[in-house]
Amino acid sequence: MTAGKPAYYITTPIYYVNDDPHIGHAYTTLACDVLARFKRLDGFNVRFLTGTDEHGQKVEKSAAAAGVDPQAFTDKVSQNFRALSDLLNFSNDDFIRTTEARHKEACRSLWKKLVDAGDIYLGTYAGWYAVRDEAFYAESELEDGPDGKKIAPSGAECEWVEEESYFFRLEAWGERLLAFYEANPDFILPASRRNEVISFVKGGLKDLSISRTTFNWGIPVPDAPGHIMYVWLDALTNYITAVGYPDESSEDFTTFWPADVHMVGKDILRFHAVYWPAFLMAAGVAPPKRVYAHGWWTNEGQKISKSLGNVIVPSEIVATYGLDQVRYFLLREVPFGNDGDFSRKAMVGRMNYDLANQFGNLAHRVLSLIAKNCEGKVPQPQALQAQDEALFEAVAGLLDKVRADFDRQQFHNALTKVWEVVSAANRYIDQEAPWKLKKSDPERMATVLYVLADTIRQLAILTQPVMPDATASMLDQLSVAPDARDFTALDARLAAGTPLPMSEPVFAKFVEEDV
Ligand code: ME8
Repeated sequence: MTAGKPAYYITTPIYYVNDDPHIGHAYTTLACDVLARFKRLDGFNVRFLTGTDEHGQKVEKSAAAAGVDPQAFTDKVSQNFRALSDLLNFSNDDFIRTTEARHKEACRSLWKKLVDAGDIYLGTYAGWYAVRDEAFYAESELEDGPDGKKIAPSGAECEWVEEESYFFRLEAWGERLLAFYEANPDFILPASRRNEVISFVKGGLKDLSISRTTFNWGIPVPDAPGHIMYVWLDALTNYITAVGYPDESSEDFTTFWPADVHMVGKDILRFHAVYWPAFLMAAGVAPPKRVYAHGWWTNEGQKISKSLGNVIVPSEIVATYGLDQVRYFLLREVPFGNDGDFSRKAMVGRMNYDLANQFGNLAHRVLSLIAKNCEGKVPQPQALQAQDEALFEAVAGLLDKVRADFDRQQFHNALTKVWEVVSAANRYIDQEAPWKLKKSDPERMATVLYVLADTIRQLAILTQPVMPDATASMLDQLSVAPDARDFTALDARLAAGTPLPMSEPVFAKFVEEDV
């Protein structure tokens, strides 16, 4: 089925297993899921990867705190992230764990390539390290915290580290990175983030410590006893492991690499947009095509943190509001790339107005009228009038617009445009008032209901990536065959006379007493 299809490879960050999955993880993977589903419907051979980042000091410490050895610890907690895919209906094709043999082999190979290229040397690291971020910081970046502690810009506490370490010659890659950004203006999106990265690189890069000797939980550096690979070098490599690296001539690798999009939160952009392309170029591997950095969620205006006790748990919001409602809200409410706030009021507003009132109610009204007045069959349309053609044209124009938005990860814009047509369809039904035509002009009634039913079919096809369950139900209610739901089917039309099942509302309304 994949022969001749263009390839599309999209990845999420791999998540640290020490944390329980929360809305932030759900958000990043959701954005990838929606894009993966869109591309599949649009005829691409998609590879969608997610997984867990299981090595390093932070995970080692969490395992020790739990009183279990790190392998047993990660075996257990990485399941929480697999479970997130089931809960949120994510369609990832693969789930990678950095403790897998395929990954260790890829990391060792990449390391050796960097050594052969002359980009790694042995030295001593003396400086600050934040275990929470698994990141090195320059003294100038830090602030003084209580008790003489040094605090990173992320808020993480730093410790002084002094040990023998291998270094990657990052400094030497500054100019080449700048040339790469220049030649690939869409490599980092959104544009504001791109500017930040460029000024960071222009400020001068320092060689990067890429091995540690003071803990064990990680991938040993080849031929260097006592050295463990820096967890970020290990973690970033997951993106190529999953497509067959080090076998660069494998079918997977030649098909899917370079990746089309690495989706990340703004907190980890530097690793993806500076270190990662430098490692890859040094190893003679093409950098990914794009790194998209999205914003962060707050909860009712407050920063989300365990200590504040305001973590948003995906299973709880799904239980409260419904899965597709949550999926829609997260991508519609906030311009993708900006920070966003999860508020109950906004969530209920979107769910009740956009989904239940506007889209759900439209479908239910039309299908109920057809059930009642057209013998429960797709009505037979007569000649179309200008307003019928106008609605069909509006919906037919959506795919190109929505595709352009998806290609730049502007999910909110795509949804806004779809909802303009949902609104147009609502205006049309109110103006044409098909319920009044039953006696006066049944043929016109049939035409109006036909135009609406087919418009709903197209709207449902287009919104499948965001709301797979609700739209599947809508398309079932329109008797659309499962193989007639991809974007090539948009131009087809419902066949008059097709029997339709009983209509049921697909979007429940949230009523306050429900809680
Ligand atoms: O950084 N709002 O893993 P991590 C939005 N293992 N997104 C959020 C968020 C919030 N409040 N909180 C977290 C790591 N995220 C590394 C990645 S990749 C080679 C290695 C999301 O478990 C966001 O995508 O700390 C962020 O980048 C990611 O979770 C960090 O996950």
